[in-house]
Amino acid sequence: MKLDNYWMPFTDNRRFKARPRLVASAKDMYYVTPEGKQVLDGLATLWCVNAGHCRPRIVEAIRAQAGSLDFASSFSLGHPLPFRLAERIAALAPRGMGRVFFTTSGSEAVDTALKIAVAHHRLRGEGTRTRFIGRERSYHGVNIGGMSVGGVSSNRKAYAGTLLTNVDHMRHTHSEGNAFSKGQPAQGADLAEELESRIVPLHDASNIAAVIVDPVAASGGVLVPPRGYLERLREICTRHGILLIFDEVITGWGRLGAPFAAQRFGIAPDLITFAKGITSGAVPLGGVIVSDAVYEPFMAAQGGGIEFFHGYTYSGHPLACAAGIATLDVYEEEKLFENSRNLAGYFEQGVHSLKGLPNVIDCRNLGLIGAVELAPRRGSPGERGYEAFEKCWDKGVYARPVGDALAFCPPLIAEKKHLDQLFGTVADVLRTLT
Ligand code: PXG
Repeated sequence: MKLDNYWMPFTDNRRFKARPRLVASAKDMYYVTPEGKQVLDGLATLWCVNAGHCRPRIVEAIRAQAGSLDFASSFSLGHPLPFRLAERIAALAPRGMGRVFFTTSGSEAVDTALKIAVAHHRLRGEGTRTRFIGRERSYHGVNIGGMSVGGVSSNRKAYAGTLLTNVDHMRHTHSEGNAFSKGQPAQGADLAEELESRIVPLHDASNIAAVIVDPVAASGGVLVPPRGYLERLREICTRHGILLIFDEVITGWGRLGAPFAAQRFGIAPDLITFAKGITSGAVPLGGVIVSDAVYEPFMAAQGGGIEFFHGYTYSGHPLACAAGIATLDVYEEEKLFENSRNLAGYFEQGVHSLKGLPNVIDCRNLGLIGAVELAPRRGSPGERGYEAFEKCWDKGVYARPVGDALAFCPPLIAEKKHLDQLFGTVADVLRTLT
């Protein structure tokens, strides 16, 4: 097989093609390589395979749907599946968040949420609210809006001239003083005050549409919000009429033991973006859950006509919706959100069992998301993390390098024995890594 033609996303193509790592199939918690080796999926692949791989119910739903209605548009035409899925999602969403707009990916969900926020304010006669507030080290996908509000510098550097200019960033919540915190760190809630003390006065609230954060910044390095921080953000946004968007592309669908992080933290955002786990990764699907209050001005607009000039050809795609409904069935029948909640303590022990091993400078966790951070090698940041990833793979465990951290995010069907394998292997690798 020639490897030249496929330009791989977010990959060191030259390094990969010199030493490819391929998978041939997958089942439940494991990949199988072309050589027949089993590899434990310690990251739900890309933080998405929450129900595990190739679950029969999901596979069958996709198969049946492809044979009966392969595609139908949602543009002034309809088919039952997105309505049914939206109803199911609304039932899981925080109270008062009953409207669902579908996209194909998390990046599209983020850009959609930003547009909903601006359009909402305009419909209410507050058309000056056009600015967005993001946060350093938060990841909101790769489209222009999401990249602009995002705070991962490597993803922004090459596109500096194309970034939106109506965006400010709050500081990230990571601090060395919080190293080895179990769950939410104690220090740092005051970082939210920056919104109140610096950013709002700088621009005036009447010009700010929305604040967007990922409740746990996952691909930015697994940064767990300090206790009280998200609550403060909510209070400040409410006081100034600014919409709060939770980007739950990773934290949604049981990852933190509740359907959404919003419920886990007991905070009501105005919009929630989702993707990934809604189909357990089996078919691309994303979307935005919108509060009834944000939705209402769209339906109250005078004059009739299209209320929101936005949508994707594949918004509400039948295969994606069929996969989504089946995935929610699996979550419900197998009580996977509960399993996530019940397993979180054991997972925490596993993450923190890595403390004290060579080069380990931090262990972090919340729900079934965790990371071990390694000291960077002098002059080559990221290299030690990448090598740890490669060595884990060779030993049959997949965990993802994020700089010099290794991130963990197992499917919610995980059992203790899988976590033992995950953290046992990582520990073995860290003991031998220079
Ligand atoms: N928001 C968040 C919080 C995400 O994690 C997106 C938006 C964008 O979703 P799509 O479906 O457009 O990729 C994500 C995606 C990594 C990694 O390195 C993480 C993501 C994507 C690619 C790589 O961990 N998360």
